[in-house]
Amino acid sequence: MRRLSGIGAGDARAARGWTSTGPGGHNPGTATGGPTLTKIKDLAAQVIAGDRRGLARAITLVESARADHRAEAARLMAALPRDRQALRIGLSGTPGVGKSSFIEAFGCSLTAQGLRVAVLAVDPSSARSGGSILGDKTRMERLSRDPLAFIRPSPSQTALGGVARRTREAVRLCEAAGFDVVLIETVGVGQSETMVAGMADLFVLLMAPGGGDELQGVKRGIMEIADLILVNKADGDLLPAARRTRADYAGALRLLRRRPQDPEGFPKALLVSALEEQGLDRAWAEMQALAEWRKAEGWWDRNRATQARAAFEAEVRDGLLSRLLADPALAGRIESLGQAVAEGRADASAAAAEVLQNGG
Ligand SMILES: Nc1nc2c(ncn2[C@@H]2O[C@H](COP(=O)(O)OP(=O)(O)OP(=O)(O)O)[C@@H](O)[C@H]2O)c(=O)[nH]1
Ligand SMILES: [Mg+2]
Repeated sequence: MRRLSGIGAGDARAARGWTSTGPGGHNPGTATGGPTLTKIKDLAAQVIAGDRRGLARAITLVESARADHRAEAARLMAALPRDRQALRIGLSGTPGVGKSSFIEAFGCSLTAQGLRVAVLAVDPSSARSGGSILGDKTRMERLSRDPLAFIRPSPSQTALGGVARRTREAVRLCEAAGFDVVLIETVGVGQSETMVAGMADLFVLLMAPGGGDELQGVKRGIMEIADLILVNKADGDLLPAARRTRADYAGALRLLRRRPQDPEGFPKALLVSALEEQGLDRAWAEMQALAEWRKAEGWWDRNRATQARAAFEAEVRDGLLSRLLADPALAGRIESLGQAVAEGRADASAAAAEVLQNGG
């Protein structure tokens, strides 16, 4: 029943190997003699066939910032079928809340049902310590060895815009490779949550049990994009605190404005324990129920359409800006105008109009 040839942990290692080659990245085409149109077609065919090495190489290609790689990546993306859809689940939570442990337990519970699960990590802050990466190797050990799973660690990165594009493309690649579920993990700091929510069908927020006043610390904006709040570590001594925390979040969610993308009862707050593998089936059932409802109501397709359009517009905007900045004289002018605007010596709109007149 599986189409993916299993490589498991070796694959993740290969992926790390590729991404550790530095900012320019490694040219996935050079190993066998120069990138050509046929090579990209072959790579697309490998991805579509569910070949894990092909998928890892394709993701490496889309992660590269080099202009020639970008051109190849665009051809690759254009060659992918558009009829395969995975359930894209965004997952966020503060450091130490148990994201890796949850993904391991939840991912394994899905693969146990025969589902293919891809895990992509997004870390625009570059705040990820060597420790967490080591932690992931042990915390996702079972899943990384699972032939039905594919885990891609986050590359080291700089700008959020570039991260968004790469992640979006990696998600599409996993989808084209036939994965049923794509989990997009991000650490709960900065704008990355909004970015991930903007490319997911569902957004899950992982929380830790707290003493009661931690609700204040949760940014309202994050609550507003969550479809499911999972209070993790609902086990042992932490269980009573987890129950209280869940009730607090459930209360807070009820106070939020009703969203058109929700059936009755959503967003929900549930208890889980990644450690004891509790509450995972319930969480999955709720995710499926929500996804089904959204499909039936037409919201799923509308959301994907909106997301695709926003991605297109962001690409055009980013592309225009990098085209302008590629001209050193204009880049210098943009910098000095930016300075003038910051210091109140020039008006923002007028300065932008000047740049666009000269560069456009
Ligand atoms: N009791 C209990 N501990 C847990 C549970 N899930 C995770 N932990 C522990 O919480 C700590 C952090 O877990 P991780 O899975 O590494 O958390 P994370 O969110 O991935 O952390 P970062 O990658 O650093 O952002 C570890 O010591 C885990 O063993 C749980 O369900 N119950
Ligand atoms: Mg982690």
